[in-house]
Amino acid sequence: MTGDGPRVPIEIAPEVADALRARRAVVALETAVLTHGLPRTPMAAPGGIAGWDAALPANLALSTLLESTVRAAGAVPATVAMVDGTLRVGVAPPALARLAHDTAARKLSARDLGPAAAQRASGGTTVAGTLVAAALAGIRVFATGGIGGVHRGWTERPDVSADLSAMARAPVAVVSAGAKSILDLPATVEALDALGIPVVGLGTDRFPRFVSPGDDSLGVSAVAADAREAARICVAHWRFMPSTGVLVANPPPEAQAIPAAEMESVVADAIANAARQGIRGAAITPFLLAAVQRATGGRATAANVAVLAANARAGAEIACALHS
Ligand code: PSU
Ligand code: MN
Repeated sequence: MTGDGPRVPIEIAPEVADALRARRAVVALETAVLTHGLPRTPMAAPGGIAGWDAALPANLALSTLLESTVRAAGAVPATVAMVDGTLRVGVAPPALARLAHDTAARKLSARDLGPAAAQRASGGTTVAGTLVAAALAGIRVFATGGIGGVHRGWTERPDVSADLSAMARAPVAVVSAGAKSILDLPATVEALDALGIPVVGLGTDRFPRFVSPGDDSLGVSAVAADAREAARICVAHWRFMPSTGVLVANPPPEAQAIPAAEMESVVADAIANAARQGIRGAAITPFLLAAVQRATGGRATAANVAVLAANARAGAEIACALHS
């Protein structure tokens, strides 16, 4: 059973492998947002964002947009997903399209990779799942929308996303608009501190709240003026803590950002609904995000897409700076 064979069922796409060998900039991208985030039906460009293919299922249009955003900024995208039991770092377009349509696709956190591989299953990787792949492949930068963290009500039920522990174990810069607004953000910021993960504000000293800007109530542990400085901070961090990640906190683009007070009331309703319906565990994040999307009439979707694209661009800039 433990035979020789390949030790880890991971497959790095030729373009990504070439770039890593040549020490060119690579940015990892997640796919939980593809399998468990945006709808599988086509939609008009959210917020009128450029480069959106309105003929594709919205979830596939998003992954395609993020890959081209990374390329346009001079880096190679490495979209991560599990396809029929193989963890792919760089997913070919036909496989990505199949995953986008697959209603049985699993949501794969770090601990779900082994079972999915053994069972030859397919799924989208969360931040935690994507970090496992990035670390195995030697990718130093990963762009996402907002990381998972400490859920509200954690004193009753300690639901803490494995995104946090995965960041504590992977030497990867995670570019994110802070953490998801559905979370207990002060508790999430404290957990990042406890785990030894620096929070580097990109042009800000406030911790962004995903689709909402930060305010004076929550800060970062370091401020970087631009991508070059963020890259220098990462390199210095990895000299002291070579196996720990960095959270690069990039505020949401102003034009699409949703005021925090408005998000608060929408999130409170969504959490009350989730509690009534007994939603918990891995299902809670997709449930809350979908409820917020509906309640804001698509404005949260436009903001989410804008955040993802901005982070893909910033991630590519940081990856380029790491290699210059
Ligand atoms: N974006 C979505 N839906 C999701 C996620 C992102 O639209 O479900 C994923 C992210 O990949 C993040 C994860 O890492 O949710 C956090 O979920 P949990 O709290 O179960 O760890
Ligand atoms: Mn959880």
